[in-house]
Amino acid sequence: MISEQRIQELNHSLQDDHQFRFNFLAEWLDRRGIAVQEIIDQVAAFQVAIPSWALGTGGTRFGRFPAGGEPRNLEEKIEDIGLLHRLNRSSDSISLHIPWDIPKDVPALQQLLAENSLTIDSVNSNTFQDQPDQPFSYKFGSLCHTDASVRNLAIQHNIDCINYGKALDAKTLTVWLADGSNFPGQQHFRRAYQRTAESLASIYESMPADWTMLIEYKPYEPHFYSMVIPDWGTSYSLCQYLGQNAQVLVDLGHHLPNTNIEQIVGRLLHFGRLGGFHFNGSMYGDDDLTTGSIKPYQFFLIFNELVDGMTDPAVKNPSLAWMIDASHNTKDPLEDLLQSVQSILTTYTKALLVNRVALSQAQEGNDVVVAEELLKDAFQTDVRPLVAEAMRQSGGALDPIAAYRAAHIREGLIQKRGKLSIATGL
Ligand code: LRH
Ligand code: MN
Repeated sequence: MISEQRIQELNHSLQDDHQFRFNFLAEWLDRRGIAVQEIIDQVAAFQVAIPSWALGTGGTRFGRFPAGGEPRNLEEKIEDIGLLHRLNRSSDSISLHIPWDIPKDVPALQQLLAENSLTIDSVNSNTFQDQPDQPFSYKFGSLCHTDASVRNLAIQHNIDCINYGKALDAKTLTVWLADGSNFPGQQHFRRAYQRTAESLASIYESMPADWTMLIEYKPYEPHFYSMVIPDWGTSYSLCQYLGQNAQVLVDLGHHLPNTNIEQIVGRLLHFGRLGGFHFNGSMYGDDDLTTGSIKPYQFFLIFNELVDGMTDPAVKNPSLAWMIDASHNTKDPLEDLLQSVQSILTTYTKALLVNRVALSQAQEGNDVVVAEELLKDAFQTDVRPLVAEAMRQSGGALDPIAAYRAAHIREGLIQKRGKLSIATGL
């Protein structure tokens, strides 16, 4: 794959330009009283979980164009994520999806995870597909189903996911339900909600006390008239119904056009029920594109709300789960994930640069222009040298994507795994 030494060699060839750009930025920030090394330490500590279901080429109903060299099992997926983490030192955990990634040889997996400095951050259940030997179908729903046998099957699946997670020291169950309807009259909205709430309560009761349940909402797809959990309010109400260890998961692609996502983030922080994110980019729907690739300013405004809440002692919100959820139809999956992590860290860094004292003064004084200019100033600051320095100080690559290309990683994977190897996932 790529050695530490190779990464240092590649860094050496980039060092002069990096030092020039970094010194300029650091001096500029220092003149403004910003503690540069503190920012670098915060960026270096920011770790993003990589989805086990997004290491192959994704597709749509219209087609799928495999990249070659895709991981054929969980072990090879751990190797690929280990490579990403070696390059950017910012991807130290994996989100698992069950049954796509059922852990078989747990001791061997724990060994492989340790060798790659990785952990499992969460397990995702899947009651949106029927498995070959399944006694009942999820066609008309899972936790909301009118038939208790189907609900119990889905409840048991989630409990199985918790047990797989416990074996690998995970502490989070992510529940996204495809449950919904395609036509008016098809589903009784209130009964479907109540059955879902009671089913989730059965799962919640079997969760260890130190576990978290993340409830992910989505306005449409695969159903196109209604979803049982379509929006943050429904997810929030279910979290209140279940208990303190249930929080709302915000997938950036799960919002109708022109939704003010940053306000939703601010609201959930205020309620102390923001559990985490599925980061991705989208133009229209759940496009699962590269994070920050389509609406970088909105992504910045989301991180501005996050940093504002995370630095306000009045906000009592649990630590957040930072996860990517993407699908790669035309990019090399590993390059796409490297780009997403770069975009997440760059946007987080810009949000750390916002002068929050001056912003509060402008907001309290209703100085609209100064308030906006303070945000735009941070957003328009090129912080890439600072992110690169954080990765360098953590033993990673100054430019992970250039290093990935220079080391011909994809070619090596195709040689080892073949052009037609297909990864489980979306
Ligand atoms: C649903 C979703 C959910 C996952 C799936 C892979 O659209 O965002 O988080 O289970 O994608
Ligand atoms: Mn998601």
